[in-house]
Amino acid sequence: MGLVKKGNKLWFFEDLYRDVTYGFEVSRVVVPETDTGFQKLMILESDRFGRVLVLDGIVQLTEEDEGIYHEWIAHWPLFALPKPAEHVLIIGGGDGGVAREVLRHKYIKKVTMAEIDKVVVDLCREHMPSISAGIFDDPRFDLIIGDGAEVIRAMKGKCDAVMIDSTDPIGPAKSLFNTSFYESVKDALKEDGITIHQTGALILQPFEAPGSWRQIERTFDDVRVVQFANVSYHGGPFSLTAGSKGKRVFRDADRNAKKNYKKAGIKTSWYSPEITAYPYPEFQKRLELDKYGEEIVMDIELPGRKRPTLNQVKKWSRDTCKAIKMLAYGEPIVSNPELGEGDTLVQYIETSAINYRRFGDKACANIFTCASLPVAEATDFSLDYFGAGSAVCWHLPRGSFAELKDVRKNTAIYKAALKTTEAHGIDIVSQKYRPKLVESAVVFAPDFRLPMERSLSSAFELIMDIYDCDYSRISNCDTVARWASVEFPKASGLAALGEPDAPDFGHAKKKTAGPSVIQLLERGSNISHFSMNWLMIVVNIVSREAYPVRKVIENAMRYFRGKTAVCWIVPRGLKTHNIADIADNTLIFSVEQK
Ligand code: AG3
Repeated sequence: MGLVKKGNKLWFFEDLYRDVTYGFEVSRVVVPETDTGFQKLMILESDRFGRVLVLDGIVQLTEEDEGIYHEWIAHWPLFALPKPAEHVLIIGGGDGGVAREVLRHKYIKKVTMAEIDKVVVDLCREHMPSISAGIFDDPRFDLIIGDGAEVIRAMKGKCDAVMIDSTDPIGPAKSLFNTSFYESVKDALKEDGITIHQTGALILQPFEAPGSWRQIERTFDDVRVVQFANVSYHGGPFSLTAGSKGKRVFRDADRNAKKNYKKAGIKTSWYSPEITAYPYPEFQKRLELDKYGEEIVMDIELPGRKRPTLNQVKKWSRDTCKAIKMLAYGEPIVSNPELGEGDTLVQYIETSAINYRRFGDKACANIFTCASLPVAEATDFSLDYFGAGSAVCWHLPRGSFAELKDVRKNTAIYKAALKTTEAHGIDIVSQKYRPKLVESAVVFAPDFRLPMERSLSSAFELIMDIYDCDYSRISNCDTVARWASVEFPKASGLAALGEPDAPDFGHAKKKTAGPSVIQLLERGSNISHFSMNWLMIVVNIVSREAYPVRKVIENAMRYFRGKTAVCWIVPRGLKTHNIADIADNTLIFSVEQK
């Protein structure tokens, strides 16, 4: 909306969200909207807020309350450091507010500010001089007009703190919100250094802080969320996400802050070490415990010569939803109404999908939720439903953003059986095994044999969690459908059956926002879910036919521009009962993009 006439008054309404906004009365347009070559800049004046800097329709600061943001982003990391900072790098921050606060620390020898947009610096200096408050005359201050993502590469190991005072991850700041940028920030830090980044309004921009949190968590040694609220950033709680190089930094941050603050004698209006103890602990805890999804994969031993019919399997899928307390989305999708040997049935559920196929006397089911999963209930229900004595189970954490060895540790392979004593409940009747950890080179070697090529099973499943994917590719139903129906069949040599089904029902939910896609295959199925929030995709491909696994993994990573993948190879439609042997043939490995 921007500037709007209301009667004989001029108002400004922020243009950040499609569906909510805030506004204020404007007493004077100080700098009318100017195209800087990077963004549109405007400086307004209001009786309530003083002068206001607006970039691309979004309020960046007001003279009245800028102190809140600038004090928190500058002092929180500086006081938390174990020893006084000497060199600070600011990325963005062209108005000078962050540099002003940093330069109040008397041990600081040098502040480098990399701002891409010279017009922001010049116009703020001219029209809002109180923000930069003379920093340009400070001999310790050094301004570089250039792209922060590039400037930072020349600063390896030089900085005690890197403060990223950017606009939102739309427009020119987009490149400051991805893992490769965070990697170069870590490289620029000295040991025990801290970075901090503005990561948006927690409620109104629900993907931003968690998204940066995930990336910083993976790149740095520790991560914290710092929260404050001001008036100009609409929507209540606002976040800064911080990363440390060194494991102890944040653990000691609270103690350091109190000590350093007292010693420094800097008077602050908004920052206080008394409220840094646990910055936003509940939000942090939620992120730590949160995982994207969880899956139980079962090869269920069907009794006698039982061959569940289509209707029976449909009912299984409906009732499974009830057992795991998930709503079904749409009707089940089947590859063949006969539902014969190896044919697939898939039922979307509100966060992902469950699916079924049968090989001989094994009913092979996958129950996957992008939420927590009541595993015992799911297993209990399926065994009971099919009247099965036992099942071989693979319990997998999905999208956990963890190290490969931790993902392996959290993957369990075991045999489950219905309790014989009571009507309900299951027992784990074998030892719990873990998948075999291998190098991707083992799986990619020309002499590698898939489980069914070694007569261990009728089919196999390739499961992939691919991280750090490209937002534009994974957020679009057409591009994911194209991958499943064109790219994947080309890479695998497997024949697609019918059209891909790529709904975006997950978009309604914050955590699972993103499309899903089912591509049935002549001899299997490819089911995947795409997370706009976590920039991650989860893929399950069941196939009776061998294909070049390397080509498929590399093709998917290339197409979605993923950086790392955790993959499992699981034998399906088991022909052996030896659980140790099954575990030994369930492989886990990671793949890095070259
Ligand atoms: N930079 C952060 C502005 C964030 C506005 N975004 C929002 N309200 N979601 C401000 C620059 C001040 N130096």
